[in-house]
Amino acid sequence: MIGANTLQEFVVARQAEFAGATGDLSRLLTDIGTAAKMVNRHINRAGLSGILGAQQHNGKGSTNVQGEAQQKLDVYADDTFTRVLQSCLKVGGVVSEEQPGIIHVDHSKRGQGRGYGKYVVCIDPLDGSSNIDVNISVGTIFGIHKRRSPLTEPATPEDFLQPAKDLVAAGYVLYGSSTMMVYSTGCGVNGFTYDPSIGEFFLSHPDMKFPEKSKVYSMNDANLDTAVSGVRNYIESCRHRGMTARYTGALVADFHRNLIQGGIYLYPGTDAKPEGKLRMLYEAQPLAFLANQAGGSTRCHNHDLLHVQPTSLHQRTPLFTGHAAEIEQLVAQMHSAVEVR
Ligand code: AFP
Repeated sequence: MIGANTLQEFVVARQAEFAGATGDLSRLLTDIGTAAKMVNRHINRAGLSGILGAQQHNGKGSTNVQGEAQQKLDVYADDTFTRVLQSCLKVGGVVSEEQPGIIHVDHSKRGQGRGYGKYVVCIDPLDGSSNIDVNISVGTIFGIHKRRSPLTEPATPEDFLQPAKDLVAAGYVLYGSSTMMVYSTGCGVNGFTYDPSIGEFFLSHPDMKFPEKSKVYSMNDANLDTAVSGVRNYIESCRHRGMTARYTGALVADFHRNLIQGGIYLYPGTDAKPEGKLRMLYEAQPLAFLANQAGGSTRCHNHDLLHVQPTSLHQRTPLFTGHAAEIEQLVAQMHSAVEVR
């Protein structure tokens, strides 16, 4: 891997390790890196360029498909990522948190080649957007599946509704004290830090793994009293073991800290919201894929999330993800809580 320092060099060098690789996935990953640079530039200037605050539509605050308030930067990030993805010849369809249905990409209509690309992308263009106005980290999360339907036809929901174990690649961008892109194609997890003076992502965190010892638990404490059985006891056990709490309200930032420092992220189902808050296709699945590659594991309800068959594009799911040993302790608490009931 000598000399494979930039994101593009690394992606291409890794591609050579797969017999029969065509370079299509490499092209798609580098295009995602390009869109991330554009969004990063906008986020860094947010306080100066009048793009803080809520998106307005007909004099009212605008909402996305989930009924959640949209920030101006949510809309900018969605436009940027979906535009870049639609111009990538390898993409046949996109599902974004910000848009209700599948965005079909027909390259023949643009005189750019034949029909529809072979990959579909699920994306949360700006995760944690309520952090923007208070200058705290936000992120982008993406998952890439190979299509199952014929490439002569538009992508179908089934192309997107595949288990996380079948992702061909997944990753995130963290816009924090520095900007990082972290991704996996199923051969480990690698992190790249953006150097704005050069305009490139450079390999800074090769072969990322959860540390053996978990220091941190990340959960919205306001949900503790109504969380599914077992979570409360598990959090008690974390406290007794000297773990500490950290929660930013941006899944990417919390997951990234736990991956580097050791920890577990919990967004359980609650009495009011049995399915929790997080979205299966563009939040939970990509992070489950990364966690698995980094020595972690991921649960939703009582299942290994990697194997769960999703049923709808914007479905929500409880999410527990972190070092595999920590997840085992949580599962044990959940099982014993069920027995006591
Ligand atoms: P937004 O993008 O709407 O801010 O949602 C972020 C998020 O989906 C995820 O990144 C956080 O972990 C989670 O919501 C925080 O939700 P709570 O505010 O309910 O803890």
